[in-house]
Amino acid sequence: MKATNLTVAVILIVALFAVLAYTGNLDFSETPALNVYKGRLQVNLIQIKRIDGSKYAFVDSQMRVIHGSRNYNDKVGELSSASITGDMKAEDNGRWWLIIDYATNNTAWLDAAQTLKMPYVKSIVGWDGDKDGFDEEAIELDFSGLSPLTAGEDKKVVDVTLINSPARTASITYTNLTNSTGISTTSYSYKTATGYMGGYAEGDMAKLAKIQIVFSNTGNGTYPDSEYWKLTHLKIGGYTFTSGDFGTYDLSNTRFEIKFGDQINSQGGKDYYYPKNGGDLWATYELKAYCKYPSASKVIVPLIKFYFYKPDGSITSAFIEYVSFAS
Ligand SMILES: [Ca+2]
Repeated sequence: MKATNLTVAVILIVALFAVLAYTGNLDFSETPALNVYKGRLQVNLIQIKRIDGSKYAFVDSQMRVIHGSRNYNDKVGELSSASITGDMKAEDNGRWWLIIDYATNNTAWLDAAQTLKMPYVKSIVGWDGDKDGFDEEAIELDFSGLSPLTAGEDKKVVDVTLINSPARTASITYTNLTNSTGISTTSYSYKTATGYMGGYAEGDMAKLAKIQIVFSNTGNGTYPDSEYWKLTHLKIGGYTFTSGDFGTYDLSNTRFEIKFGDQINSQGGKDYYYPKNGGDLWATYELKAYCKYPSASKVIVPLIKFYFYKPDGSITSAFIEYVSFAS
């Protein structure tokens, strides 16, 4: 090829790539990389309980392994037993996805944060693979770094470990430790009420779905709308939710509300894991407000309502704590 033709060819190729990149058709991240594993592969699935490492599996839940195409029907197979064997194709780019569809009678949560620390687990996302309107757990498994099959070796065998915990969805209790008194009628000050969450067994996990702080007419009316009681924050366990997180006071329902996730898929829930020897005070709460009351002998009693996800995506009824702020 002459130099001039070569120059023209280079310009055309660069232009083509520029157009493809601009239209979004060229996804460099999905281009199979060199030297990623391909070939026969057996995956052993191990499900253990976080608290003690004993076997603890999802009840009746569907577990499907699909290829890197992320097409729900492009499956390696169903994990009806503890292992699955298939062919890692070049276009898989070293990745398979484990899709878990929880049965309604399942009693375990996947502990995503802990499972992400396990070998081969690359990411975990909610994904509605079967298009039924509810997300499955989609676990990206990265086998790209496996060494090539050697002569006489017919497959690679790997262990994938999921860390699970019993789902706590009932008998959650709250105990009040301190309330607030002495709220001034002349100047604002910060006031708190505290307590703790209980009713758990060691190793239980719960997923918070929403919190409401509801004001009734108990005492002397709904002060938040009249600017005498201003929410500062609610701390619970390791989480802090500020007034900004709660957003605008809902006047018609006389409450503040914060939601975690979309209320039909549990992936957006806030995890609470009760550790070994956690004690009563492992998940204390603190409700803090900036207060000034219009006259003496006033008290308002916020109800803190906690709602939790169940493994099937439904939400528990409220677990309620009453606290008081008095002048
Ligand atoms: Ca689904």
